[in-house]
Amino acid sequence: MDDIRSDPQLDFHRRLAEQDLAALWVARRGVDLSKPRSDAQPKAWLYDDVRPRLMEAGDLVRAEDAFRRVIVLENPAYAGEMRATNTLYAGLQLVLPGEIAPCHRHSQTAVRFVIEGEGAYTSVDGERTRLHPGDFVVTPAWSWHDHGNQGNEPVVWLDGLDTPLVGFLDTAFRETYAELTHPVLRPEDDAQARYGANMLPVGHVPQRQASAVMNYSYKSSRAALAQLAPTATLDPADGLRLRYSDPATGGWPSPTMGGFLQHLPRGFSGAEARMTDSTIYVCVEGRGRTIVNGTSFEWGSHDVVVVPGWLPYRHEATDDAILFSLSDRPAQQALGLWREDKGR
Ligand code: 1HN
Repeated sequence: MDDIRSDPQLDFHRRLAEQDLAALWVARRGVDLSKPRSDAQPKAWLYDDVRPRLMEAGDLVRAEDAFRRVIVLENPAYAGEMRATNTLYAGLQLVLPGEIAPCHRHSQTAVRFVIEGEGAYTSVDGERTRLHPGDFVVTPAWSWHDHGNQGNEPVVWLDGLDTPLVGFLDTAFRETYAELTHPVLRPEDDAQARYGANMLPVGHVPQRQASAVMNYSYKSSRAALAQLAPTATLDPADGLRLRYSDPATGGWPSPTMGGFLQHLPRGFSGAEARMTDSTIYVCVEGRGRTIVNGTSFEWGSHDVVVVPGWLPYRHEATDDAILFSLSDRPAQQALGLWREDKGR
């Protein structure tokens, strides 16, 4: 047999590498290029397991010192990389009574889904909104934001950010505000009145690529699902699933991340589907399981499940269930890349 070191092709590839060149026919050999294959793993976190760690963090660090006091949900495939999926960051943030999470802004967009506790607010560019469990809140890219807890119980929410995506594009910028909090410039929930009542100021022209509405209250989203549920035609895979929309455009609440709220009736046994967007689910009410690529993840209230893009999933609900979810679908759709396969 020939000595492999004298293989003329091997020598060729070595010389290519020395010139920062590579042969495509070798790099692509044996790779299935017919469909995407995410490195991300399906994964679930039970709130009962994570909450004690979050409360420990509450004893260990002050919000002012921690930048943000967040326990990050890291996909095991990306240990140390602050990624829940290939494109999305997720973490559970704790703000204790009396605390302030200092004001800053960054080019990443954040969305929040409130898990527990009353009495906190978040501020976006000088407008505050009070947070209640189940509220979906958008912090647009490059908007000044701080959070505070003026109540008397711990407040926890899930942060979703597009940090991996923004990092991949080398577009990450951030700035710290000179003061701890942004001055209050408008009455609380001003945006809700202006844009969130199925009306718009006459002549309104969207000022930024983000929702005019800041806080999508659980009260109203939950009421919509409850009203529709008895007569709705269910999607075989996703039950009754609504998306949060920007009332001024009908589009997504942010250019990179979308939010959804869905109802799965008790006994629902969903058809298998797959979608190219990677999705982070949070159970809000009820119980059930999601089977992702053959692995079953049981969930109850506040548990989190990650479904990477293009892996087959199906949902089952053992009780009437409400699931919140966020995904990178807006970014994929803007680029003409999003697909779904519902086997029909
Ligand atoms: C951030 O600004 C917040 O403002 C939370 O609450 C989590 C994770 C990475 C980068 C910025 C916040 C964050 C973050």
